[in-house]
Amino acid sequence: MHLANRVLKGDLQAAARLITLVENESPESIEEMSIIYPHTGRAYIIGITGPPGAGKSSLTDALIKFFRDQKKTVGVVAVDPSSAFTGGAILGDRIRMQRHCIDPDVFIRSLATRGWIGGLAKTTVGAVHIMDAMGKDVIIIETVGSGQIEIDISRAADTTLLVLTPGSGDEIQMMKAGILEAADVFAVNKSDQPGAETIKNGLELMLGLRPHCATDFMPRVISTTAIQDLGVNDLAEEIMRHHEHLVTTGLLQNRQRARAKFELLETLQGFLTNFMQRIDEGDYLDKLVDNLLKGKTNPYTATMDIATRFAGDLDNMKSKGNQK
Ligand SMILES: Nc1nc2c(ncn2[C@@H]2O[C@H](COP(=O)(O)OP(=O)(O)O)[C@@H](O)[C@H]2O)c(=O)[nH]1
Ligand SMILES: [Mg+2]
Repeated sequence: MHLANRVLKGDLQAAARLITLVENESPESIEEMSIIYPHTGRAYIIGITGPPGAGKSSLTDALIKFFRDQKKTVGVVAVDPSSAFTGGAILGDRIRMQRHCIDPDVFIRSLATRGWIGGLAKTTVGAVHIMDAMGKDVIIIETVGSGQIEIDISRAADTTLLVLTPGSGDEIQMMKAGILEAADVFAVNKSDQPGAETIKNGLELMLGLRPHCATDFMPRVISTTAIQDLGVNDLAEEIMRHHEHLVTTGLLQNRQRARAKFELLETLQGFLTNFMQRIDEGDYLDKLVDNLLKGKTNPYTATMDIATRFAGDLDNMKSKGNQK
C-alpha cells in the first residue's frame, strides 16, 4: 500500500516518513502527494512568526492547549532554517511543546532544511498538506527569521500571527520589510518585562496607519506572558476573530485560491529551473551557443529549439508515467 494511503488511515509513522520523503525531495513523493492532495483544504492554518526567542514555541504550546480544550485536533510544523546548522531552536521547540507529545491528536514535526528558502517553503507546504489530509482541524506553522521567509509563510497560512517582545526594536525592521502588512494578529509577548507597553503602543500606532476601509479587519495588539499563561486566551480569541472575519467576508476562499495558485506557480518554477539546469549539463547548450556565434542561429530560433526539446522531455515523462 502507498504510504499516502496509510497516512489517510491515520498512521502516524507513515505520516512522519512521508514528510521525510518530501523533505528529501524523493521522486516517490510526487506520486504519494498526488494521493494526498485531494484530501486537503479542510484545515485552518495559522502561521506564527517573529524573531528567535520571542516565545513563538511557548505560545504555540499554549495555543495547542486552547484548541485541544475545544476538542480540535492539531498539527504543528516548526520550521527553522538556521537549526540545520545549530540544532538549538528545534531542541527548544521540542522541550516547549513536550506536554503534548503523548497526545495522539497532536502531531508535531520540526523541519530544518539546509537554509534553502525555496526548498523550505515547499517542504513546509508539503507537511501542511499531509497533516491536513490526516484530518487535523488546526495546523500551526512556527517559523523564525525576518524578511522573505515570514512573508512566504504568511502566504501559506490563513491567519498569520506576529510575535514581538519588548526592548528588541524589531518592529521598525519588520515594518520596513513589509512584515507588519503580511501579519493579521499581533502579540507582544514577555509582557512581564519592561518596555512592553511602549512596544504595544508603537505597534498600535503603526497598525492604525495601515490603509484600511470599513470592512477591513482591524487588528488589536494582544499582550501575553506565555510562561505564565497570561493573555493566551485573548490571543486565541483574536485569532478566532480573524478566522471568523475571513469566513464571513469570503476572504478565506480568496486566500485558499491565492495559495493554490502560488503553490502551482512555485512548483512550475521549480520544474522549469530544473529543466534549465539540466539543459546545461551535456554539450547541447554549448553547441547552440557555438551556432549562435557562427551566425547559424539566433536567440529566438535557439529558444524555440529549446522549447521543442522541453516538449520532448514532457512526452518522455508522460509515457514513463503511463508505463507504471
Ligand atoms: N520572561 C518571559 N520569558 C518567556 C516568555 N515566553 C517565553 N519565554 C522564554 O523565552 C525563551 C524562548 O522561548 P521560545 O518559546 O523557545 O521562543 P521562540 O524561539 O520564539 O520559539 C524561553 O526560555 C522561554 O521560557 C514570557 O512571556 N516571559
Ligand atoms: Mg521556537
